[in-house]
Amino acid sequence: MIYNRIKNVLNKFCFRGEYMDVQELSSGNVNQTYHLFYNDCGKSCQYVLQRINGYVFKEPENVMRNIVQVTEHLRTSMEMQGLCADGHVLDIIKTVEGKPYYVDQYGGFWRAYVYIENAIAPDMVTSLDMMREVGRGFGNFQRLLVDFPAKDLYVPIPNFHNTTKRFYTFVRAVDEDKAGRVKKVEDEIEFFFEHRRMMNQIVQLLDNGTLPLRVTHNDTKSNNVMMDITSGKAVCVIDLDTVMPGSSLYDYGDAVRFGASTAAEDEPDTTRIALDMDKTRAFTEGFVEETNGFLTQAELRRLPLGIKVITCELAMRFLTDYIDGDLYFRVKSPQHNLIRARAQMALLRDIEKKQDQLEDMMDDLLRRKF
Ligand code: GN1
Ligand code: MG
Repeated sequence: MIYNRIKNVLNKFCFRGEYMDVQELSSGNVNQTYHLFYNDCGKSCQYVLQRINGYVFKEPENVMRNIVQVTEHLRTSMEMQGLCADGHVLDIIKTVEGKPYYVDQYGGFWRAYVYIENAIAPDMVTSLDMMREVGRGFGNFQRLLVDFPAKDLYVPIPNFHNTTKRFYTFVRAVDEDKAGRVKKVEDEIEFFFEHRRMMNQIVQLLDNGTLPLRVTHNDTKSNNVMMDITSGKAVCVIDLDTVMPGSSLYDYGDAVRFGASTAAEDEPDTTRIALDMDKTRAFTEGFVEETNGFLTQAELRRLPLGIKVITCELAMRFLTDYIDGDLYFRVKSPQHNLIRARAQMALLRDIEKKQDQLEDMMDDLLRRKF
């Protein structure tokens, strides 16, 4: 029963009212997430409770330190623009001891937020307007953090999007073959050797200073933006675990990879997977509208490279985890990581076919906007 997993934690946080119910939110691949329902003198209060994955996040207290700083900065930036921040930035619920997290007797690490009501976190983007709005949401997020002092941030997962290093980790996993699965995935392994040089490009452009390092979200799936049900507007960017210095190409690329795919991230039928160019364009319009003025020409021109690199990186991360025996991502079956890897590889093949279309789209948009 879900309740048994959380019952000893509930009274550690300053939730208002009386506990009523819990539902598990299962779209995340890393942390365990619960939606809590409370009743405060007839008024419904909802919260999100999460158990942070200690395998993925080695120092969760520092992850929370980042999130406290980033949410304070977001709040201040909004208020300085005369905007109301309530409901537009994650609101951390403190523990009864006044801390932003609780560590249980087994070392399990817990945190809680106010649940954003009347909003959805879309696993699938169902319209072009929604995709444009997702673009605005993440673009606005980067804009609000443009003056955040990056050096103050703890790096929760070093080399998170360093595809060069991720390739070496992948090769090491193949060499170790911990779960005895390498013989089943020879073709997939070959695919990443063929893509090695392409994958390195953003790292090289950051290293040689062509692209600037910015404070980025680094996990820009559409289900990390809450969309208001009534207005359809992006109201709040969530999942701030991986906010750290990175490239705008990562945020742009990951969002398009996820939101503009014609199928789910783990679609087993790869013939159903393609990049939807209309959704790609809609996202780009929203994102560029919000980041217009501070993204450099070097970044804007190379946004499509972000889609390719991030799709390839994630495909390789899924395959690495399959080879390792599913240590990192939560899986629903022993094949899940392999299915995910193949789905992302299929998406990458389609992105590569659409390379010219992506460049034409960017040329066209930049001609109009600048
Ligand atoms: C993980 O758990 P979730 O959905 O927030 C992963 C992302 C991947 C994503 C793929 C810390 O994010 O990097 O892109 O799965 N987060 C981490 O769905 O590794
Ligand atoms: Mg995440």
